[in-house]
Amino acid sequence: MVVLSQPALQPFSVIKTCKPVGLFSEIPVIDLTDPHAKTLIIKACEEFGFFKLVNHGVPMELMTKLEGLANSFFNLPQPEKDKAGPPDPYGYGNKKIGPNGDVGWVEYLLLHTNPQILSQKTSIFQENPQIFRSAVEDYLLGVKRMTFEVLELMADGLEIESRNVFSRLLRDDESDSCFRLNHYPPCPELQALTGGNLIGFGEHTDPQIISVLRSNNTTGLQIYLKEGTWVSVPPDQTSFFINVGDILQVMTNGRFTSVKHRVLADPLKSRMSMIFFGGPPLSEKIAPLPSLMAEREGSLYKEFTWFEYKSSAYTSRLADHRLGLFEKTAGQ
Ligand code: GA4
Repeated sequence: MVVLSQPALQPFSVIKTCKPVGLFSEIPVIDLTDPHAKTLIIKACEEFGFFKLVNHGVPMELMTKLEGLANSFFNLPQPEKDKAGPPDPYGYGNKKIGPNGDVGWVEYLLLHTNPQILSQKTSIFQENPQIFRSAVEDYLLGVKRMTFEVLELMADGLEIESRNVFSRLLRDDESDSCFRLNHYPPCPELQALTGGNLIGFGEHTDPQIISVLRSNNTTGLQIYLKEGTWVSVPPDQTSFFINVGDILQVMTNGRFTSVKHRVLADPLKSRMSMIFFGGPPLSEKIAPLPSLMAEREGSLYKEFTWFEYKSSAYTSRLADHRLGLFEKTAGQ
């Protein structure tokens, strides 16, 4: 942990740093139009819980339009942005992540994807809420369509009879999905003082089923490999990066890995990312799919609802192993 003495830097003295790591060129790249996509997706989810998606069919204009509007929001004077906060957990947040003391070099807007909840929160765009709201909705329409396809390829690849076993949870009107715009401002002075890279968003796994990230061309995203090393993901503003979330790990009885990841801030360039987190309805009971449980293995997890898991996540710290509470111990 960095402890800085300069008074101006005091509020940031708890933000952690870490040593830079090299760019990793072996991230699996899946072409959504490839006839072998489903097999490659399964392999990537088992090995990394993470892959890059190309030829995804989402028009670039949807991304650039939203990125432009997000930039204008984050460029507003601080008191204006603060009118959209503090997050409850939805709304504008600055440096504080979640309710339990996590901090990072990041400001963000967290939105629910349900149109009614979304519209309550987008009234914060005093200048033109309608333009922002429709840019978010258009973007989400494209990203959701693509995510359903990816989830259906996963079910196919796992030879599950009903192709929609995962996608139906996101297609449901009650789906508890959310959308996050993260802005990591550059921080040259702080970076020079600390000698390392500032943590923008600390290490964690995503609680939901699947996360779909698009960022500008600034580096920062790192994933944790099974062998125990952090690697830096080369950015690509034309592609999406897909993360397996905790719920998908449970539904596949541990066959897929919920990937641990974090984001470092860049000293000179601002990083902007937009992430769709696909979650099930709150009342959905989560358990491994029967066909994915080896005969004598049984479920590795206790059954729980998404509401229970989400509530428990909000009592945790970012880096906690949240699934730990729901794992079965010997004899259970
Ligand atoms: C991580 C993934 C998503 O960004 C998020 C985050 C949420 C928040 O920022 O409100 C959490 C975090 C995330 C997991 C543990 C809890 C909840 C902050 C935090 C410390 C929106 C989510 O669903 O879980």
